[in-house]
Amino acid sequence: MEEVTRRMTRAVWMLLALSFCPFSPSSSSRTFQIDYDNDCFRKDGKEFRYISGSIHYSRVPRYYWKDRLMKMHMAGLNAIQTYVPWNYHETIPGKYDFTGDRDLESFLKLCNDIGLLVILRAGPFICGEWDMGGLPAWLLQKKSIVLRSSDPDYLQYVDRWMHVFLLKIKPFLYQNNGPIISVQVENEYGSYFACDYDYLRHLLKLFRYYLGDEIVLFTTDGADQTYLKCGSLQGLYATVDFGPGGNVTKSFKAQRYAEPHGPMVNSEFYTGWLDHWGQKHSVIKKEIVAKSLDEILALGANVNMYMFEGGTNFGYWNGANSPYLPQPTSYDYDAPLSEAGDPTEKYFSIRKVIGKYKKVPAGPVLPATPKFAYGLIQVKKLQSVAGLVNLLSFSGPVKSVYPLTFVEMKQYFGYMLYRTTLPINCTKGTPLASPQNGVHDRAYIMVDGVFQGILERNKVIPINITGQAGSTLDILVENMGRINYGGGIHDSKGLVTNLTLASNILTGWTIYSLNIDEAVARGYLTKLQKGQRLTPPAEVNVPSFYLGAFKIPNGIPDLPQDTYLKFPGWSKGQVWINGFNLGRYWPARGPQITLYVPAHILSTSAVNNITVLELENAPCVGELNTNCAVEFVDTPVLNGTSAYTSLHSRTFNRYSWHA
Ligand code: NDJ
Repeated sequence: MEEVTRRMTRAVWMLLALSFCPFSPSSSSRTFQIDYDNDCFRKDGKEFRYISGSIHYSRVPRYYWKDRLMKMHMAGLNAIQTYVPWNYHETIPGKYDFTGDRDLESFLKLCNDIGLLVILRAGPFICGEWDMGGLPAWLLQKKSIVLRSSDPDYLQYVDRWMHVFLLKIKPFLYQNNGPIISVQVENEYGSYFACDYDYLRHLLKLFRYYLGDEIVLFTTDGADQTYLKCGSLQGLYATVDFGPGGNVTKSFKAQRYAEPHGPMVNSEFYTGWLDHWGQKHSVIKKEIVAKSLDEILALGANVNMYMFEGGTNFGYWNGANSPYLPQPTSYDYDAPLSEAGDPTEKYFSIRKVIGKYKKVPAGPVLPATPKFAYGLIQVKKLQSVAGLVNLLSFSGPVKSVYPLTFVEMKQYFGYMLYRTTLPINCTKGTPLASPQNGVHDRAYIMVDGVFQGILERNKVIPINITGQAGSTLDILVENMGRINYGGGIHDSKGLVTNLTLASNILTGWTIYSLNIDEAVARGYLTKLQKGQRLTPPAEVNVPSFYLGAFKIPNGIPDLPQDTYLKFPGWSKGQVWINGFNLGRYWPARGPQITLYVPAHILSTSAVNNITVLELENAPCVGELNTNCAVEFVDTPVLNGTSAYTSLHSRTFNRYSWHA
């Protein structure tokens, strides 16, 4: 009897386990196919059209995935599109990270639970205003590598990555009961110089090998024959991308050059556009977006709105365009859902247009997430980067006659310190230069701890420095993000060519790889501050750390809430809260003024630590540390320049933890 019960229990458990496993292979009544006779997709045999929106899971904290996806569902979308950035998952060669915010499987499962299909853009290259277009920077260890081509040096790493990644997503394909209806191979390959069909053929074979014959594989290119020529390949369904305001019929005609039959697909219909530091914030009027969307849908075409929710380039993940122009931390994109995931007027216009063509889910749309202005938080200078170099450089320095690049030092992001001595007396200002434009991307220069100036990529303007022969020359070099589009993606960082002082080539470098993120996350800087074992802080205006702390107020319901961080009087730098790297700030250049701070990184039970790395000019004045504050506000500013009012008239947050 006992045995029978045991067996029955086991059978019930097995049944339950099976029913809870949504992505077990099925004999499949579930199909997703291209119908070339009727120019449409067919899902489970029935004519199907997707109305999709882009959201990059790597740009939205996992904590908010559900909120954003629900809002996308409520807009009437039946699918989402996301990129998979290779460099986000294989940060170290051969080591893969699919945990936390990188948990792609959980993201896919969530989409499935909400009832959203997934169009997966698998790369290996993605573009997307993401560092190096998603390719890992360590690929550049082989100097001669030809990225995005059939160069075996490149393909061996593509193959290794695809083996791990494609096997991971296979259970999530539509025919395996998952949400993925189609998978994109490469991205806008027709815009790249290589035009290497063997490369595309190799990828096609690889994807088919791991994913099988049923899944729809596709490419995306600009809506013009010239792009489709090198971007499309027999066996990969060619789709196009184009923005609002143009001639929709003409754009789809371009797709017909590569695909005489099959569904019309715009894989990137631009709801907004990207930003660059130093340029105006991009805005596209909702009326223009709504009108073109209406035209696309009226034609019976499939569409993906890029972006539907832009999100944030946290940490160092932003890319750059060429001639070198890095993108800011915010990837708001003027999309229908704001950077913080709030429905905008554009969202409601789009929902209305979609409503003309299909039933959109009834009921109120989820509201904007509440924001809280925690106020001014005083910070205090800890020490200069150069003064903390031994704490920040875990592996110790490397000596080299000529400067080494980031990749040669096996550091891929952030900041590195180059140190040497002046070979000559520079009593009068002596020109320090990078004659071959090798400062990638911005160098902050000090002699014996005294700030001398900045050298910047593409501005081959020397700076005059003063000091004695034998004085210490410190150069902190910032990697501001790798080029993600076009021929320049092979983008080395650091001092990539020699520097000259007058007519002398500088040699004899001591180079420090800096683990700032680890040091901040492990609390090294806060501990140092508490221990007070510091040499006096160096001069104010050299790259330095500033620390602050604050408590979330008691007695106000529903805190912590999202907020935005503003830098009144600060110039340019990087900021962490509780060890989470929020990204770069650069109000002196704009257009982004505030950084988005998601609530989940804040603590109500403990003091919250802020670490600011200011690279140029802090506003802090004198012994009293006047004006030395950052400010949490409840409204984003993405379209400003450095327009600050004086802090004197403002009161400090009473929860500020005076450091
Ligand atoms: O596929 C590309 C996508 O990933 C197409 N785009 C997008 C712009 O958001 C994004 O990068 C282009 N980017 S064409 C290049 C812009 C050059 C200024």
